[in-house]
Amino acid sequence: MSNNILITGGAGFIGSNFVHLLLSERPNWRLVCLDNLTYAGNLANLADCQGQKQFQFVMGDICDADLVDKLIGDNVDAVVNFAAESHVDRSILGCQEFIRTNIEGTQVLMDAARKHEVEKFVQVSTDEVYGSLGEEGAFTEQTPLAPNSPYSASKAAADMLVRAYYKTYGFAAITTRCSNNYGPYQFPEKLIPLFVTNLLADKKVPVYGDGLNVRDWIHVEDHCRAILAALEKGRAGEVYNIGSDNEKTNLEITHLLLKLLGKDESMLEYVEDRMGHDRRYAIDAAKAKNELEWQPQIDFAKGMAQTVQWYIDHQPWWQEIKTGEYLKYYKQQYGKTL
Ligand code: NAD
Ligand code: TDX
Repeated sequence: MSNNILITGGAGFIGSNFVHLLLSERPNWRLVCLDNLTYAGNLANLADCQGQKQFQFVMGDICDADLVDKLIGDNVDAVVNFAAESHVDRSILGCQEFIRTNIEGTQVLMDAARKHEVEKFVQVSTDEVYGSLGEEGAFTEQTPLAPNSPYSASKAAADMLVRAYYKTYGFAAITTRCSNNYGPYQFPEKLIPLFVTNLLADKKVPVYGDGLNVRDWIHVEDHCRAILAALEKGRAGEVYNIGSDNEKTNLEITHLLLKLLGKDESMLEYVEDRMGHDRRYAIDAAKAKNELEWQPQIDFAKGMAQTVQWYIDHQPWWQEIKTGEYLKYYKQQYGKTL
């Protein structure tokens, strides 16, 4: 199986966890990480990978066709595309970058991958492309796409393009659609790291609306193992849903975090709801479990306790993000500011 892998968006949350997983479990693979270090990309996430001979970091944009062509032309066997604008709230404020990176970037990567006949292309997508569920049921791979935010619309558009490249050219692409991830290195704008870091700084946590929106949580390591399984065992043209059967309301998550951090209810603050806020997500991951021989392994209660402990143990990591100081890693590497 492939052993020269281009990983895009590897300086972000899930991409950096994937790089760590491959370095430990596929030590003979050569990894090239392409990331243009947006606000969400942080070289500190890859600090322990730099200097390892099988790992190379390239600062650059997935929309840069010449660069992408050069990198993929240099012996790459497979591409795993994590690079994206990923935050729903930011997409509501303005979605130009979402359209550019999430759609155009995917097209640029696929054109180069097709030209150089890479063996496999894994598009890391999201359950949000399916829209919102009522009280019952779960998303399957047959659920029609019905995205509700500019973010999820951009991801759904990319998924459609991936499908079209498979149907038109026989391009060997696989799409994974995972539910909400939690774990180390998540940018503290997303629910769990925002709430943990606020509580550690004695700040209130802003719960949108009535707090009864449901998300289906999975540990990032379980997601990364599923992507690896899709890369190694997935069938071209297929979509695989990934999830861990952990539906929780945002209030349940908030109460768990208050408990784990020894804080009381007075730290919870209800704020105005997110526009177009999807009510409920739930994933049916039976296909991935059957075909990819993958199973989530991390128990939710244990995973959450370990994650909270990780943020407690890595205060400089998130404090440098909150102050903007994390940009210094870029300066150290490139001798200039972003
Ligand atoms: P993230 O925002 O933490 O990281 C995104 C990374 O992509 C950053 O390092 C950023 O610098 C890089 N990037 C952005 N634009 C780029 C460009 N034009 N060229 C090169 N690099 C670029 O995101 P994440 O949470 O790690 O999500 C990774 C992928 O997984 C995304 O595609 C997202 O849609 C998907 N996903 C995320 C979740 C979740 O819960 N976080 C769940 C399902 C799917
Ligand atoms: O301050 C907050 N208060 C709050 O109540 C924030 C940031 C979020 N929320 C709510 C909104 C959602 O119902 O918590 C839930 C989770 O919100 P996010 O962490 O922003 O995640 P979500 O919008 O569900 O999207 C995430 O999962 C799917 C990722 O950001 C996406 O990239 C991924 O595709």
